[in-house]
Amino acid sequence: MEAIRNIVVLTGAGVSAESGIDTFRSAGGLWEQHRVEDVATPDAFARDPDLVLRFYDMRRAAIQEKAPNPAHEALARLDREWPEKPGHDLLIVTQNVDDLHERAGAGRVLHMHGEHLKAWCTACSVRSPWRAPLIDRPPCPACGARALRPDVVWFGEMPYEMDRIYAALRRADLFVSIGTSGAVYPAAGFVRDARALGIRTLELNLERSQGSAWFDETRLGPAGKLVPAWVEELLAD
Ligand code: BV8
Repeated sequence: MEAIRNIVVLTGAGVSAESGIDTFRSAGGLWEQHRVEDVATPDAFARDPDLVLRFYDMRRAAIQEKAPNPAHEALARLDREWPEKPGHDLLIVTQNVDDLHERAGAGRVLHMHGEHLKAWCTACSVRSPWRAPLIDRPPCPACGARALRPDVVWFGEMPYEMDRIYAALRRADLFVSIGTSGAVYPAAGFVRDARALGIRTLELNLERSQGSAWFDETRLGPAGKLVPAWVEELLAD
């Protein structure tokens, strides 16, 4: 098996589940409590901004009381140790909008669906770090307009930094998907892009996902156990 040098990791809500952050499609998940069309589309925001702002205010507050779990910590260890090897690189592409990868210490993190802890001004387009509620329409730190929205990619909106993601995939020797149902595109298509590029693919998930058939290997179990074991195995090689 040829040497692994460049790794792209994709994470989804399952990597934050053991930190107590709701997933979307598991039992009791966010999409059972709210209809996507009501809270996670531009139309929903235009139609009922208060409902959408309250939905994100609640989640933004919730993540600030949560802590990274062993899966985040193992990926942060990989982020520290793997690129130290000559010619090795790592990119953690996350679909998650929480900051638990960063709080665990990971640096190479790309939030393709945006971040809870940022507000995006629809007047001046500046994105500002943000931890407070938006329901009271606070002024934009850059321009003062009361026009802030969550800096989160809604359905029908273009995910962030797609070019950077595809460039990383083209250089990769290994693509690892952790804690995602493979339900949402374009993220759900990365495994197929990887296969087309001849890249080895590994899935770590609690249960089989919609993409499992596309992976060379699927390991089933909680991320808090599977990820530290996989990182240990990789770094021991
Ligand atoms: C776009 C931010 C194009 C908001 C999110 C028909 C066919 C194909 C595609 C489409 C279609 N109709 C529409 C589309 C496009 C659409 C899409 O894919 N829809 C799907 C539903 C069919 N996609 C989009 O709209 C995307 N944009 O395509 O733009 C475009 C082109 C040109 C110009 C403009 C635009 C944008 C998608 C982003 C939407 N925003 N989130 C927010 O967070 O509120 S998506 C949301 O779901 C999350 O961000 C996450 O990214 C995504 C997937 O969820 P998962 O992370 O996988 O979570 P889930 O709960 O589903 O699964 C958790 C998994 O973890 C499970 O498998 C579970 O078993 C596992 N698990 C649980 N516990 C553990 C665990 N694993 C390990 N350990 C555990 N302990």
